[in-house]
Amino acid sequence: MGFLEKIRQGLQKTRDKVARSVESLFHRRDPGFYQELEEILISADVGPIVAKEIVEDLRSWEKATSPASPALSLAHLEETMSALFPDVPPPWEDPARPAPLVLLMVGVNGVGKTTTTGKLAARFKGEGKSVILGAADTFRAAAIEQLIKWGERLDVPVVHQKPGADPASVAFDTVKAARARGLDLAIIDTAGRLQNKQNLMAELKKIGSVVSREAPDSPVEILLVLDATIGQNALSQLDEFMKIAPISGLVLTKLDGTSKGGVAVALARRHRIPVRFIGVGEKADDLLPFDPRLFVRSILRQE
Ligand SMILES: Nc1nc2c(ncn2[C@@H]2O[C@H](COP(=O)(O)OP(=O)(O)O)[C@@H](O)[C@H]2O)c(=O)[nH]1
Ligand SMILES: [Mg+2]
Repeated sequence: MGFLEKIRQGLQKTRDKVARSVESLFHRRDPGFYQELEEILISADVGPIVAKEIVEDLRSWEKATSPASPALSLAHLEETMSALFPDVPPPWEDPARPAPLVLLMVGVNGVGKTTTTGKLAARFKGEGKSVILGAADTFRAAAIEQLIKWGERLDVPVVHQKPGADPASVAFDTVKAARARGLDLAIIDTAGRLQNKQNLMAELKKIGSVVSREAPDSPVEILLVLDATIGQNALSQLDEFMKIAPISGLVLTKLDGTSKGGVAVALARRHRIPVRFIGVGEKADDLLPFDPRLFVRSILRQE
């Protein structure tokens, strides 16, 4: 299956809700047009504030330019929505970046951190990069086991210690091993107990300082994993995590299981943090690099 096909299939539930209604709305062009457009966007969890912003932009653009066809208006809408995603190239695409690049996976329990860690290992390995994983969610034995299984399946080394071990110590070992072996990437899975914010903050801080001590040249990319099925509630998780750690990228998972895919727009707009990947299933290849244009086009158009 091609990349585009995979995106469309992964976003099918959101597409069902949005694409058909949007296209017919643009061609009907009835008096309630702007109101209806706003409602469609809200129904896909773009959120009321961002939906209004998008529709107001379209309204003033149409007023100023009097577009000759619905296709031009739709293209403008696509443009506006794509532009809401910040354009920051990912560090792993920069060949001059010092190795190892350290990715710290954060997010609450159950959002898909460990799965995404495994999927990322598969993706980078597939690109010919060398990867090591760190099982720094030492809170649950099952989480360590889960990551070890991914490592075995992908033939990627996994650094782990006993359940209950200091997560920063696991992170340290992981980065140390990555440096010693000259690997490209160290991806560290963490626990996400948001109930105890002070502890979590201290834990992530400690991991961060241990990593920068061991690998001073290695930039640490903190990827917040968010579950798309909770829709607008993902915004408050993002807000909370922003207070805890300097989040530099987002991963939106479980888009295959929800029609709330529009939340990606709201999330990116909120703090101008780039969405890096989307999860569209449970398998190793069900993680796609995020492309704002393709994403927006897929949810707005039936094609
Ligand atoms: N359908 C679907 N399920 C996913 C996706 N990502 C993760 N999951 C599932 O979500 C559940 C929790 O994932 P896990 O990685 O253990 O979450 P963690 O607690 O954040 O580490 C597992 O059953 C995963 O298979 C996705 O993109 N789509
Ligand atoms: Mg986990």
